Amino acid sequence: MEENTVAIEKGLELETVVLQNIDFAENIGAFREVAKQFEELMMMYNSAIREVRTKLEVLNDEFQVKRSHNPIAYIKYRVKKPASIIEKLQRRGYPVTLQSVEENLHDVAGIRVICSYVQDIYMVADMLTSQNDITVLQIKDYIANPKPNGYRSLHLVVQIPVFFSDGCKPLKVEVQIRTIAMDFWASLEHQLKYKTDGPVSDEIAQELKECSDVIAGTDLRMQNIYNTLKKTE
Ligand code: 0O2
Repeated sequence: MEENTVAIEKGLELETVVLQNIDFAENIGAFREVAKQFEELMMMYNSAIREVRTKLEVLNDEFQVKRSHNPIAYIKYRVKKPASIIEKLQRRGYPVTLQSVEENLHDVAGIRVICSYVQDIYMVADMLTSQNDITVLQIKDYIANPKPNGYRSLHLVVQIPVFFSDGCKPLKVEVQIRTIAMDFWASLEHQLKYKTDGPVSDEIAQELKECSDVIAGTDLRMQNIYNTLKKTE
């Protein structure tokens, strides 16, 4: 029982699936080994997040000193929970193994960068992706092309080399960059989706979309105010 608790704390939902129908007591050795490997992989993703965060914080500090402007208001980050990792692998029909996590998922390590203004989003993205140890694997611009429901954000998947005691490992990190206003909408829309069992009614969906459009308009106006004041400085 105690082993089981330890196993679950270490994210062993993954192994429960991998080893399903196999007696736990008889396979405690294998169970422990996979738990250790899973913990190691999550440590690596956490390290990759730290590397990218540091890059972003350095850029923000430099801007504050040189231009008296912080393009980044704040940064949130997370490593995907074991249950979400399994759910996503199963939903997409991939094997539930550690190798499959690395090969098939690009959002195990996730960073959300919240900017004050829309122009800051593209500036931060450019400054990050032009660094020569960063490889850009994917860009999805949901600002230029918002999702039909009104979701707006710039999504990047980047790969960064992280140095460990036994060598260097390239790791993927998903970076979502959005304004405070876009984040406000996305956070509430996410919460509202979880509050309903099925899909929301057309009426509510339309209401949410309209809120998103109003917010996008406000973002634009705030950007214009900022640019006007900047010119007169
Ligand atoms: P969580 O808990 O935020 O991680 P991919 O996940 O990239 O393989 P997909 O669906 O093409 O597949 O990804 P996409 O469109 O780049 O979006 C992935 C993430 O963006 C989501 O992660 C959300 O964080 C965010 N997102 C995308 N669409 C919406 C939306 O309509 N509303 C809100 N609130 N957020 C959205 P996860 O895995 O869903 O969740």
